This record gives sequence, C-alpha cells and structure tokens, in this order.
Amino acid sequence: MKDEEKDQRVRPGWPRLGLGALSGVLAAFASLAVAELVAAGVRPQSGPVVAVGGAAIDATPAAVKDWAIRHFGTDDKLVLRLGILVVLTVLALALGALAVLDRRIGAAGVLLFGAIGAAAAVSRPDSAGPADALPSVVGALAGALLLLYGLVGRLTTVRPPASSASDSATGATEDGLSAPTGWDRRGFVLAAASAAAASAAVGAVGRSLNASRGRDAIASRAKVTLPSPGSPAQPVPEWAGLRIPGISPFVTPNPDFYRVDTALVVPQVDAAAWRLRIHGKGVQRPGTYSFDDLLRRELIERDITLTCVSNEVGGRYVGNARWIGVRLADLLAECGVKPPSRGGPADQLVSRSVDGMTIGSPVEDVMDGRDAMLALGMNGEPLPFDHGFPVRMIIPGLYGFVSACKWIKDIELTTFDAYDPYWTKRGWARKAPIKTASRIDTPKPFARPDAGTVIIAGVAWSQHRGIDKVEVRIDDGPWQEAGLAAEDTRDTWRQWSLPWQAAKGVHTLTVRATDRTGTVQTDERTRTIPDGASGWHSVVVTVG
Ligand SMILES: Nc1nc2c(c(=O)[nH]1)N[C@H]1C(S)=C(S)[C@@H](COP(=O)(O)O)O[C@H]1N2
Ligand SMILES: [Mo]
Repeated sequence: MKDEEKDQRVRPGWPRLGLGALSGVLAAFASLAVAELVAAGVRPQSGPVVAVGGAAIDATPAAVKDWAIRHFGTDDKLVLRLGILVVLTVLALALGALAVLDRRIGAAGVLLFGAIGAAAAVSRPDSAGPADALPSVVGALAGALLLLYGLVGRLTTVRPPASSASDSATGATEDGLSAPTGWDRRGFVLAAASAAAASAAVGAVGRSLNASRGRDAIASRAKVTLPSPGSPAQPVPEWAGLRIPGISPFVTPNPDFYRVDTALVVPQVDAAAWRLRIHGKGVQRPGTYSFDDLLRRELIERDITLTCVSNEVGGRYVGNARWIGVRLADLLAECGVKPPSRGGPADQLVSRSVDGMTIGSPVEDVMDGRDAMLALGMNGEPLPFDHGFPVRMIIPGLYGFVSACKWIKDIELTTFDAYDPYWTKRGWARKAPIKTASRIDTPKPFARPDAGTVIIAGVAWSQHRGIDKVEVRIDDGPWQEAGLAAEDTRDTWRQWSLPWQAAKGVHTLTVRATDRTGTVQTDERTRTIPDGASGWHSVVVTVG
C-alpha cells in the first residue's frame, strides 16, 4: 500500500490510466447488458454481439469459414462469440485509458461502437428494420454515460473554481496529494462495484427475457403430432446395420446429427404463425401454406443421407435420418410449376429461411421423380430447432448448401442466370451433386490393435446413385472387396466391413467406393471449395 502510494506520487498518471482501462471494460459490459435487455424487447437477433457476429460470418472469406467449420466444428459460433468479446475487451481497455486523458475521445469511441453494432443489426438480411438499431444505440448511450460520468469522471481532476472549495474532489486530501489533482477513490470503487453488479443483473434479466421469447415456438413444437405417412418408408433391411463396434450406426440419432449453418442464434419459429410462400417465374398459381396445410397433405417418409460440402475426406459432416414431409414436386406442380425439360421458364428454385439464408437448387432435380421434400419430421419427431423446425427442405443427392434450407419460409422460382444465392456469392458452386465417398470408422487413426483378426469397417455414400462396391487396400497391397451391408435405398449410405489378418507393424488402410453408375471414387484430392472434397480416406495404425 505504501509503495503504491509513493508510486502514485511519482507517476500520478499510471494508476489512473489503469483504472480508466478498467472503467472502459465495465462500461463495455454495461453496454452489452443494456443492449441485451433492449434486444429482448426488439428481437434477440438484434443485439450487437449477434449482429456483428452474423456480419462477420457473412463477410468471412469462404476459405476461412471452411477452415473454421473444420477446426471448431459446431463450436465455431462459440469461438466467434468469444473472439468478439476478447476484441471488445481489448478495445475497451484502450478506450477507457484514453478517456482519462480526453473524455471526448472516450465518448466518441463508445458511440462509434454503438454505431457499428447498429449498422450491423439493421443491415442483417433478416433485419426487422430500424428498430434493430435500438439495442446497440441504447446500450452505447448507457455505456458512454457510465464511463464518462460514473467512472472516469471520478478519476479525472475536477479543478475547483477558486471561489468554491466545496465541490473539490475529496480523494486528494485523504491521499495527502496536493490539491487540486485529487480524485474520489471511495466514490470510484463504489461506482465500479455497483456498475458491475448492475450490469450482471441487467444482463441476466435480458438473457432470461430473450430465452422466454422462444416459449411460443417451444410450445408449438410440443403440440405437433406427426400423422402416419401415407407413403411410409420401406422397412430398413435387417442387415443394413452391421453389429460392429465403432461403426457409424445406420440411422444417426438426432442429438448426434451434424449441424452446419450460419445462425448465431438458432431461430425459434412458432409453427402456428409460420407461413411458406411459393412464387416467382412460371408459378401460375402462387400460394401460401401454413404448417397445418402441410400436415393435412399426404406425407412421405424416406431415409435420406445428408452431407455437407464442407465435409473433408474422412470427415463427420454426414448423417442419415428418416425424414417425414410433403413431396415438393407435387406442391410445385399444384402451383403450376414445370421443370425446364417440360418447358418451364425457371431452372433454379431459391429457398429463403427466416434467418436470411438463401439456397439454390435445380428445379429439374427437384421434379425428376426423386424424393425431394419439405421435411416436417426427423427420426420420428418434429424437426429439432437446430435442424430447421418447423420445416426444412431435403433433396436426395445434393449437398446441403444447395438443397437443405432450414427454417424455410419462402420458395422463389427463378433462373441460375438471374440470381446467385448465399454460398454461390461466396465462391461455392452453383450446382453440387454429392460426390461418391467412403470413410473408415474403425480402426481409428493411430489405433494400436493387437495382431490377429482386425475388423476394418465404415460407411460409403453416393446419394441417388447408390453404392455398388467398396474396396480396401492394406499398404500398397491389392484392392480387396469389402462385405457390404444390405442397401436400404440408393439415397442412403451403406455400411461395409472387411476382416483383416493384421501383422505387427505400422500399416496404412485405404478405402474407395464404386457407385452404381460404375464410377470408381477418384483418388484425386480436391479441397471442399467449390463443390466438395474428393480423394480416398486412409488411416494409419500400429499393430502390436
Ligand atoms: N437456414 C439455413 N439453412 C441451412 C444452412 C444455413 O446456414 N442456414 N446450411 C446448409 C448446409 S451448408 C447444410 S450442410 C445443411 C446442414 O443441415 P443440418 O445442420 O441439419 O445437418 O443445412 C443447410 N441449410
Ligand atoms: Mo453444408
């Protein structure tokens, strides 16, 4: 304590700059807390962190986004949020210190942050209009007032007018520092502690209000009973699922199903208020459908394996589920839509989601007889919120970014020439059928199995063409044909296995698949951008 005081006397600026920096952080978090509270009244997505994060996701170059998806997986959004908070903290530290030197700079800085948040919020594709600026603006004003009058104001010198000694800051005399450069130490500590406590309380109230806004959506999902489908899926053949430890289960349980999307806040849509609009080029009878309208139609139930274009060779962004939904081709035909091969003027179907995503699919594929659907159910339950409740699109054979719009609300018929959807604008392909692929699930990379019989097993997929053959190669040996599990449909993946007499040493296991068109999976390695990775998956193991 003594040393500190001495220090203060020698370099009176530094401790105050430090406390100024602390004030900056307190003010920043107070701003966020207030913004969260205001966002609860506007829309949860209008808060500055979500808005700036969303803008950052959209602005991120495709390669970086792909890298983030690969490295952080479904945690990518958590990492982004933390990143934003770290950057904000660093800037707030600097701004707080600057505010001690010049309060105008402090004020300008805080308001600039508010302006950035507001600009991001109103320019989001799902923005509800100017009201989305409110959380950032009100938060910034609260932060600026707190910083300047509540905190830094107590640190900076208040030079008492010569005529009046009464409003002189009191810290000076207590510290024994020479007046008039004193500051109100006790007042500052009190203000800082109250600001922190108030921010925590306001933030907590804001968060819980935000959470409760999803109540209608949660209730509407709980009320859904999926009717039994008029066109049920064929029973899964008994031998579609091999009983091999470590192999991917034939049906991916919903909680294990990969999730890839740009939504920082998972949209929670009230099914009762949800509508789907179908319109655009060549739509003779545009229509609007409610969730009940769809439930009343004949439903189809199909097993379909979904794959993400960001899935690397050997990656986990593939899953197989039993979907229930409305046949999309029928709905389009009712609206008078014709595919290009029958003279329809539109060759691209653009799906729009409530969160502003756009996904473009070939009309020809949707109407060529495959089981393209508006899915309402996934593995026996209404769609989970993460996977698009109340309705999403599923088109067998196409990567998710050109087929699987979640939280869909609008379908527009147009042409590929006239419009590029979200991912295409960012360097991904316009059209992207899923590439034939295979993956070794077991043994795992760098496993150390005992010498003797080792079961090599995994999955292979070539949606809408079907898997004909899977082969495995040990080191540079010959290709050996693996045993295939029974085929469910050509839209689903297929398990495979091969018993291997493993000798001691390090070995490389490689797999490749052949689809029903007779095409052998290529060993040419490509990146995921623009239309999906290719190449063989291999795993190195050490047999002991
Ligand atoms: N609204 C919306 N729908 C979306 C996306 C998205 O970012 N937003 N991502 C697409 C991509 S790239 C894929 S691979 C699938 C993933 O679906 P899943 O998360 O249910 O596995 O959703 C598609 N639908
Ligand atoms: Mo994807």
